[in-house]
Amino acid sequence: IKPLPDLFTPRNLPSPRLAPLPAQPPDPAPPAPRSPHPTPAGVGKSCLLLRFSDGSFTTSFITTIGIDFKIRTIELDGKRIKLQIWDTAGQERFRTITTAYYRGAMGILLVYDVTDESSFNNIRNWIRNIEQHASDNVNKILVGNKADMDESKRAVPTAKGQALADEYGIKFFETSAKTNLNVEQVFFSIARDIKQRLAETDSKPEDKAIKINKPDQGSEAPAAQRSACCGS
Ligand SMILES: Nc1nc2c(ncn2[C@@H]2O[C@H](COP(=O)(O)OP(=O)(O)O)[C@@H](O)[C@H]2O)c(=O)[nH]1
Ligand SMILES: [Mg+2]
Repeated sequence: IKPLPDLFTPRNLPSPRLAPLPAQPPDPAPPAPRSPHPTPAGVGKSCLLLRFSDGSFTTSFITTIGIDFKIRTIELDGKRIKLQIWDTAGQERFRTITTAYYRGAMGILLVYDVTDESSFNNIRNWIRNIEQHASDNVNKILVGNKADMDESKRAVPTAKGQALADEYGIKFFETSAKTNLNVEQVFFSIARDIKQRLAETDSKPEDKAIKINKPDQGSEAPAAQRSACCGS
């Protein structure tokens, strides 16, 4: 068994990155036992990711900082796009998602469980977290998972999920990792949104101006100053 090569530290990973964000309770902080559920089941992030990345070439590592990721290459408008999708590997349960996890994320899936109201209520907390740590224009999609479950178990009506997504101006899907409902749609949708955003940024006049000025800086400009979006 060899140690993981340095290549696979998050800093050096190729773009684009998609980071599915969980809706596991970021609370409670120790003295505030608000939830009646002692240990709520996961909302299904890892199952969604496994479903999406299964059957194609997949790499998965749990890094020393607790981030798991998978890679799937998809084709969008005739272009091959490599999606690198990060999972939280359980960190979210302790509200200790490292800032490295947000840094450089191009898209975030906010996942709750339609049978678990507390996971839905936590979405607002996670959005606040994203606002604090992720880049401003990161693409987000709201995902209500476990839509296959019996209606008698459902705690969050579809309309409520849609209303929250509308409030934040983001897309909304109900999914099932179990039956494969809307799984491809969610990942393709966010990939398309990101691709479109990057294309728009690329064609903005201000950016062109910056590019025109670039040669003056010579080739000594360190690679780190280049856009993380457009490199490689
Ligand atoms: N019925 C149903 N169960 C699911 C679905 N997705 C995940 N689960 C179950 O929910 C539990 C937690 O899933 P997991 O992917 O580990 O959640 P995570 O903690 O968010 O990564 C597991 O027992 C899964 O089998 C789904 O779409 N439908
Ligand atoms: Mg998981």
